[in-house]
Amino acid sequence: MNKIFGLAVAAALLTTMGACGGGGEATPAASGGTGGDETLTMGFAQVGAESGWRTANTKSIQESAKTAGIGLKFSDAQQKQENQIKAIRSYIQQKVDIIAFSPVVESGWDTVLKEAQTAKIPVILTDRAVDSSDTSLYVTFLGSDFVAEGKKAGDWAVKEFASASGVKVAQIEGTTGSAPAIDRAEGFAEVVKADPKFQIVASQTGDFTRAGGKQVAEALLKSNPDINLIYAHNDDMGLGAIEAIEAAGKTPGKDIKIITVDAVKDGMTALSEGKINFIVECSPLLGPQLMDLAKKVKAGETVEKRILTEEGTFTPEQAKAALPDRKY
Ligand code: GZL
Repeated sequence: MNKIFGLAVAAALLTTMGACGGGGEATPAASGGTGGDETLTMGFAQVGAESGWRTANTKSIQESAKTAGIGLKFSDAQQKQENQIKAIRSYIQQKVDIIAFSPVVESGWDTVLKEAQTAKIPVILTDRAVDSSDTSLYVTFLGSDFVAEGKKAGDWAVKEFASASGVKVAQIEGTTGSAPAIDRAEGFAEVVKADPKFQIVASQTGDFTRAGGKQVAEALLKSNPDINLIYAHNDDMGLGAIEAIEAAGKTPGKDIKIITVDAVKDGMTALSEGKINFIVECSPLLGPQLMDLAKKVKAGETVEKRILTEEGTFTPEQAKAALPDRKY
């Protein structure tokens, strides 16, 4: 009797495995979904948790997956490309339905993206782009136009310093090799280099972190005590620069003007207090659009190759008005 029962149990287990497609593929429920009724499973390889923007972006993705009934496997690469590649490979092995990720840097993705293509798993790029010439390696890019963000920062600087004779600018760059750092610098330079009064006297990476921004600003202030403007590629580095400026006995927003990008709550608070002078918005709330896209791609629908998010800019007055309703 035991033998027959044992065989029946083994058969049931194999069937279950067979139903999950074998290869240890977890059911959506096992991937942290809402309970096995998900229509598809997404593997998401996140950059890390380096900034307020990233925290808000992660929250948007995780909450949107739950709302959309999509099973989500999520990994945090601690800003290391090799960790993102490992995560993507594990999603391929688990045979997820779709892979989405925000490439920490632009280059070095072709090999792993070709592996996903061979495994017939579609890939969506969110937030940051890759520089691969083979655009068949991903279905679409959803995120911001970082060059436009840089230009908005440059346009504000040209207006703000219209009556100045010379403007010394220090740039605190994002992660070296990342699309936002490359493109925000390009857009800003395109505008200010057209006006000879602007001189970018220093440009260094703060890796998108508050500590990095503070460290770079401390060094910049020692080597260039007479800078007029700091352009930081995100709020967190701008907030670090504020700490360094105050420690140097100067008034941020007055002695040294500051432009940042993102418009997260801490940045908007400093803006409303006049410590930052202008913020270019970069929305992290990509989750809902990403989940809609995943369902469309899974259903075989055609989607745009590049989907840009709507974003604005903020002055101190606008920040005061917007802060009460800010979602991040
Ligand atoms: C931009 C995003 C950047 C943010 C930073 O889309 O990749 O990374 O501007 C974040 O705050 O660290």
